[in-house]
This record gives sequence, structure tokens and C-alpha cells, in this order.
Amino acid sequence: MRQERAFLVGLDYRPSRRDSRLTSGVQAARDAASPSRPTSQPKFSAEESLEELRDLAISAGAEIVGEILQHRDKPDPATLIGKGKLEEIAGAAASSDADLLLFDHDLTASQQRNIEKVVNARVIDRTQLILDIFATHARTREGQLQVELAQLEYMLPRLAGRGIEMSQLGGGIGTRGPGETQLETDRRKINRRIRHLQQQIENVRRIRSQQRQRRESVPVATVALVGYTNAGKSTLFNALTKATVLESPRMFATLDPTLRSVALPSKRKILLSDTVGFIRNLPHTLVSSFRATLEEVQRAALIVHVSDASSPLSAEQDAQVDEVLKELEVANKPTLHVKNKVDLLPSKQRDSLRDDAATVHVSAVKGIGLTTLLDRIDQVLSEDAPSRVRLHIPQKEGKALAMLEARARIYAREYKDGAVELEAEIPESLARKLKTWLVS
Ligand SMILES: Nc1nc2c(ncn2[C@@H]2O[C@H](COP(=O)(O)OP(=O)(O)OP(=O)(O)O)[C@@H](O)[C@H]2O)c(=O)[nH]1
Ligand SMILES: [Mg+2]
Repeated sequence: MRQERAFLVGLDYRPSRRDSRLTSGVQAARDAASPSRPTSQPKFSAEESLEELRDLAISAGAEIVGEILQHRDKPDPATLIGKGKLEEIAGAAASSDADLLLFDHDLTASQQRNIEKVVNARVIDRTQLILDIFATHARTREGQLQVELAQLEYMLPRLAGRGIEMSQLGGGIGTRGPGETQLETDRRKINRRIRHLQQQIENVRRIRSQQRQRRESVPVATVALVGYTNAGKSTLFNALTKATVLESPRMFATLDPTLRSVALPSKRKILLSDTVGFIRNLPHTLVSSFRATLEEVQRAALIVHVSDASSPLSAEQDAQVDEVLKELEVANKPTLHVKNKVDLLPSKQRDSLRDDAATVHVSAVKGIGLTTLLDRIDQVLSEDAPSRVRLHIPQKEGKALAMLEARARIYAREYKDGAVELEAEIPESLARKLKTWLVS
């Protein structure tokens, strides 16, 4: 198939609250509670966002034939960008022979329909583009099931009154399913397929949790590499484990988690996990369907947050990753920050970098800083050594019990008078949090 020609449309206004991945009410309440707090989170500008869309489009295999950045106070409810602008864009897209119009913003079902009426190209929003990349990159059965489910759930509400046009679309970006199968567009079939996928995912999940239980009967700490897409997690993973997982300049190269054993300088063995990368405004449906693979992160004894120190967007990307970690409720786990790709920094800047207790500068490609990183991991794990304890926790203490489920190895459990008595092995940092319920 010939490379698809994409025309990009960016919008310059703050994304509406609806798009914020944190529950907006909670965030608003927080902002109101601390009015003096500066807007601490670095934000992507419209230009930077468009730049990211460009990378995403290329990762999906498109050729970029034009782009436009429109400034507006607020979105136009009918067409997002306004009727006049839309006609102008339709003309520009036609004269550059574009197959695809890519919006750097999510479109409602009716916006997408209204835009399609005016332009003679397929219209795709940022979420559909990301889903399409996931669809072509997913390799394991579970990953493929999850992507297809997310695609169908995103598509379903957008089908109203357009079945025929959609089914005439043919293949291409935005219509591809995992393994290059084409997505169904019949509502009834989609609903049946969704139910089927949900069942399959449940089955796969059960098998995986059995495997994990088996794995955990051997006491080895898991260390999870997390970070923005393209930060270099897989490259670092390979450098540390001598493995050969896919490293690629394309975004979302890794979708399926990989685990490998590594020996630390102290001879302690750990399991290192490489995970799916994060991105700003990751579609909700995807976050929940990928939760299963992110369980690895939730069970980890230590989180290693990898960032691309050479990217001008490093701070913004870090803030996004921190937010996802908060959502996964792992924000207060022991964490090490790895600033990767220091080889790309000007030598003057590189020389001024200093590691500290929580931060290590490395180059996964050149092998710089890797020994320090392994030492640091060793150190954190030995400070947070597990010990065997007895606990008495009232059943109403859901949060404490959840923390325990996530981080402890439980040997015995007994229910008595509305409380749980447990014998478990837990890391020092968790023991401190649960000290109220420790039985001496
Ligand atoms: N110069 C330089 N490039 C690096 C370094 N580490 C990774 N890269 C490059 O950055 C790109 C992305 O690397 P990956 O390891 O695939 O990134 P990732 O974080 O696994 O990305 P996803 O799986 O897509 O989330 C590749 O082209 C790597 O070669 C580094 O230390 N220096
Ligand atoms: Mg990767």
C-alpha cells in the first residue's frame, strides 16, 4: 500500500477540562484549595503538541504533506475549528492531495461527521491515531485483544448515522485492527465482538495471574522501567539485561511487558520489567485496558522513571508520567529518576550534571552511568529490605489492605470479628506505613 498522505490540524487554546485525564472536579478542588500555588505542571504548548502529533503520524506510517495551526479562544461546537477555517483547510488538504486529515484534538462524533462532509479525506483524531499505532504494534495476544477492545469502544458511539460511509472507507490509518485486520463497522457485530473480547481478556488475565503467583513463590524483587514513549526504556532494558527487545525511534514501539533477570553488584537478583510508554492525554479506554500490563508497575518494589534528558519537552513529559503514576497509585513507591540520552547534550551541559540520591544520568546507547545506576538500585532495595511480620487489620481499612495486596507476599490469612490476621513479608517502607496494625 502506498504511504498515506496526512495533513495535520493543530489548535491553539488550552484543552478543555474534559480532556484532562485526572478527574477534573478533583483537580479543580485542589487548585481552589491552594490558590497561591503556582501552576506547577509544565504544559505542552500548541506548537509542541503539534510536533508530537507529527511524530505520532510518522510512527503510524504516514507521510506529512501539510499542517496548519489555528488560534481560537474556544472550540466551535459543530466543527471544532469553525466553518470558514474548515473550508480553507479542506482546500489546502485537497491541493496537497491528502488522504487523511489528522486533528491534534479529540473530536466528538458529530464534529467528525460535520468535518467529513466538507473535506474530501478521512478525518482522524489524536486518540484514533494512537489506537492505530497500538493496533499495528501489539504483538502478544493480550495486547492485541486490549487494543481491539479499546478501538471498538472508541468507535461505537461514533457510528450513529454513518454506517455506510464508514464501511466504504477501506483500509488505512484509523481503520486498522491488530494484525492488520480491518475493523468491523456493524453496530450489532461490534457489540457482540466487544463481549467476546472482554471474556477473552478475562481468561488471559487469569492465566497471567497464575503465572505470577508461581513466579512470586521465588522471592525476587521486581524493578519496573517506566517513562514517556521514546525515552529509551527498551534501550536501557537491553543494555542492563543483554536482551534484545525492540528499540525504535517510532513511538509506542513497546506494548507488551517483558521481564528479565539481572544480577546487581551485591549479587542480589532482580527482575527488570520493560513496559508500555506513556503519553499525554492517553485515551481513557486505553488506560483501563492496559491496566493489566501496568500491574507489573504496581507490584514493583522499585520504580525507575526514565526520561529523555535531551528533549526540550523533558519537564513536560516528566510531569505527565508523574500524573499517570499517581493514577496507578504508585506515586509513593521508592522511585529512581534516570535521565537518559546524556550523550546528546552539549558537552558543557553534560559536564555540569550531578547525580544525587534520587537521580542518575545515563546514556543507554553509550553505556554511560549504567554501573552507577545498578549500584543505586542495589542500595534502594537493601534499604527497603523485606521482613516477615504479623498484622491485624480491620476489614474496613480498605486502603491498607489494598497496599498489602499490592506489595506483600502473604503467607497466612485469617478472618476474625471484622478483621484480618495476616502473616506476610513486606518491605521496610510499607511496614512504616502499616505500623498501626503491626502485631509485635
Ligand atoms: N542518543 C541516544 N539515543 C538513545 C538513547 N537511548 C535510547 N535512544 C534512542 O531513542 C529511541 C527510542 O528508544 P526506545 O528504547 O525504543 O524507547 P522506549 O522508551 O522503549 O519507547 P517506547 O517503547 O516506544 O515507549 C531509539 O531510537 C533509541 O536508539 C541514548 O542513551 N542516547
Ligand atoms: Mg520500548
